[in-house]
Amino acid sequence: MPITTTPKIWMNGKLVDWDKAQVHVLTHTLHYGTGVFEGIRAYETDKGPAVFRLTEHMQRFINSAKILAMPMPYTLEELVQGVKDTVASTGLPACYVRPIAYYGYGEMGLNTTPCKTDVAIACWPWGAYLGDDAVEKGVRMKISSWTRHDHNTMPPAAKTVGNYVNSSLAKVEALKAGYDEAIMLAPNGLVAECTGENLFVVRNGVILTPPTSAGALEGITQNSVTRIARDLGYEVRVDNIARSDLYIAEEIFACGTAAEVGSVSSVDDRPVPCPGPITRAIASTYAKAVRGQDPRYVDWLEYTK
Ligand code: PPE
Repeated sequence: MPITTTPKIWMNGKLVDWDKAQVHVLTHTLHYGTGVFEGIRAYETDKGPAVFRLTEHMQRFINSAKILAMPMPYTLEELVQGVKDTVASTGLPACYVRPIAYYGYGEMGLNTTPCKTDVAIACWPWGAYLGDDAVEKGVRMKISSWTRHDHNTMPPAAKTVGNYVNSSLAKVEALKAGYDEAIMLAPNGLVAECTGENLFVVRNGVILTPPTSAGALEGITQNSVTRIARDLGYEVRVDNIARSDLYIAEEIFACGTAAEVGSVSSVDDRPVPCPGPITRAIASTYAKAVRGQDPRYVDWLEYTK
């Protein structure tokens, strides 16, 4: 999806002009995937732009770096303020936010211990990742021929740059085969998640979502949706899901920061009822929650000023 430029990008503590936010071709992370990133959204609210669950996102950013043994030169508070300053500098009512920590120019080779961590935060307007009508029309899913990496290969719980080679292989394969998105299975065959979203599956009236141990990212939207679903009176369980559960599910939906909540209309050409009532109810509550229109969830919003 093409990027729309905004005035400034935060680089190592300073807001620099968009066009000047550049790195050298010998940037370490460009060669070895040794970086971590986040995806966050700021939404338009009555009180100005609000960043959704910003502190949780930046805590996961710090945790991803820790898993990679990457030194993080900024505190949680500094990173949170950096995102607020960057969002405010765009003047936009709503945007997508991409913090990234990377090893820059100066060292080559796989030993990262001499490398210095650079941090950047960019924002731009980004539409619904799975399409504007992802709830009503639904997304056609394909089980990927690519396996989600195992915990001792590339830890899926860390949002590392290199991990996304796996997601990208699966996404492109699904699109070229005529589907909208891929579902990744763990090495043991259990359902992990999608290429850039967590997955929820309704079976026998209970909403199930795979655990982190099955190779899913600890999704912040997954966490928000779990709370919303329980508040709506549904039973939600973190549990293992087999491929066959997908084919006979009553409803399936995917969720993530970029994608928000999207219905699944089929898996490997087996139709899934779509949009289901549970998906619709959760998607509509989530859409209100992120915009500060549901008093139960206002604590999730962090204002830029
Ligand atoms: N799993 C993966 C693999 C993933 O990349 C994301 C977010 C999620 C689950 C959902 O996590 P959360 O956003 O905390 O609910 N994917 C981000 C990047 C998307 C991209 O293609 O770039 C996002 O949604 O911002």
